[in-house]
Amino acid sequence: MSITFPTNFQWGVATAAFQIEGGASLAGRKPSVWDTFSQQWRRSSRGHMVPMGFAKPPHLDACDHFHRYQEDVKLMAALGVTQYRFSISWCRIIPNGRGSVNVAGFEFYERLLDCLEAHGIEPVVTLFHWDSPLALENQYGSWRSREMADDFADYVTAVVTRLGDRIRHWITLNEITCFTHLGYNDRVPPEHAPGTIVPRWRDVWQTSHHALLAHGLGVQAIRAASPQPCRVGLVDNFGITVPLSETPANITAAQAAFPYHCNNGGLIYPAITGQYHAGFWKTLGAEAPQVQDGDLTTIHQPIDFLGLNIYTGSHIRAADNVRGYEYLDLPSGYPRLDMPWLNFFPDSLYWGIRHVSETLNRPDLSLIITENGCAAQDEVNAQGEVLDLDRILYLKQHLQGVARAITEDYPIHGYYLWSLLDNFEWSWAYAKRFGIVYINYQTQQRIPKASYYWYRDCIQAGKLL
Ligand code: PNW
Repeated sequence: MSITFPTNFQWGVATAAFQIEGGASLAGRKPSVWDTFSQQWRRSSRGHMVPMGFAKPPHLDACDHFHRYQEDVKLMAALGVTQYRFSISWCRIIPNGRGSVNVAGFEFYERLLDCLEAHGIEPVVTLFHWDSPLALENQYGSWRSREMADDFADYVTAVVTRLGDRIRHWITLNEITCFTHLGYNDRVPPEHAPGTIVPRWRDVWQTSHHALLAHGLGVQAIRAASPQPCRVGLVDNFGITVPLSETPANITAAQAAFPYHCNNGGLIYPAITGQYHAGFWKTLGAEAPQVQDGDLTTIHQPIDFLGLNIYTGSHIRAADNVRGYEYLDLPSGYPRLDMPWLNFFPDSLYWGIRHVSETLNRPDLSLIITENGCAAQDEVNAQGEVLDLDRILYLKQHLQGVARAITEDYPIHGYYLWSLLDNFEWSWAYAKRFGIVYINYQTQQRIPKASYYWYRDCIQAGKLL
């Protein structure tokens, strides 16, 4: 199916502060939990977490975007994107997490915003993409405490007050599970920063409940501080239940399973409907977090759009059991990209969009694919090119799902590719490449890959080529 995308469709790219900026100790920034975590742990080549042991901390340089942002904005302008989703680092703005504001931190983002404006690219700003100020982790355990939600709201007020005249699209939090359930749990060694061991799963669910509170208070803070009309959203990675085949029975099964994925019933449902999904809550039992009076009202703020980060999914089919459905294991030879969790599921974008509209029963809610992309084993060839044909295959197939959702009139208004640049891929450090621009980490040279040119041509044509 080759459709022409609507002329006002938002074509974008996405990044996050800690993954690209570098300049970790410049202009008054203080450490985030990831600065220290990534000095303690990293993945081995076999994918296990092992103690770090780098002499120099190269993770702190990332793509040196702090100094090279102009070159990066030029790359975006030549790509033709209309939107750039990036995140602001809390510990650049309020280095101790709470208290005094760091003007030099704001000045970096003002330079970036000037440059984007000069190139006609609209900023879409994520206020939190996992880099909690270390000071707050040390002081009260960051997301383990309700105080974190209040401190987040104060930080949001500071950002929106200073930058709100130039930003019309705000995102509160990126992927709550990743900085709560993967950062606080009972696993040794840990997956994500801060890597704090908590004794019970109930304590883990408490951290994500606090994050939901931060989202609600953050939405209120944006609306109160913004000097102009703006659009506010939440971004999450959903668990996408894809019907094995699109028979009515399998579609019903996929819809029935959708709220029981923890990211959906336990995170998106409260934010969008004002209730933890009742059936899912029951499955939590004694692991359920403590919810105070008024919390769900705070969490359930009207939002203007929902951002979907979708990379993969799971197959579901109808089954003759109590639940009426079953998840299917993937055979070992199933197509995968270069991440252990990155199974090839191009229909996941279409089903993600449809499930939110139908299963969450929010046909009115404007949707954006805020991340979709592919890790590949890119190499620069003798001609100096990076021919990432696997990434082009992935992107094209996934965008077909967006095209299908548009033809079926679902309210999907944009697609932001993850990511513009190869970057610091969390516990994988620099071992995984998601960019459409290759980074040589020795020289910081940027080399647009074949997928960059493919995406540029699609944006220009307004269709998949
Ligand atoms: C996202 N999964 O995380 C993050 O928002 C980015 O910062 C990150 O670089 C990117 O995806 C690639 O990993 C995800 O298990 C983490 O399906 C986990 C999953 C998906 C996305």
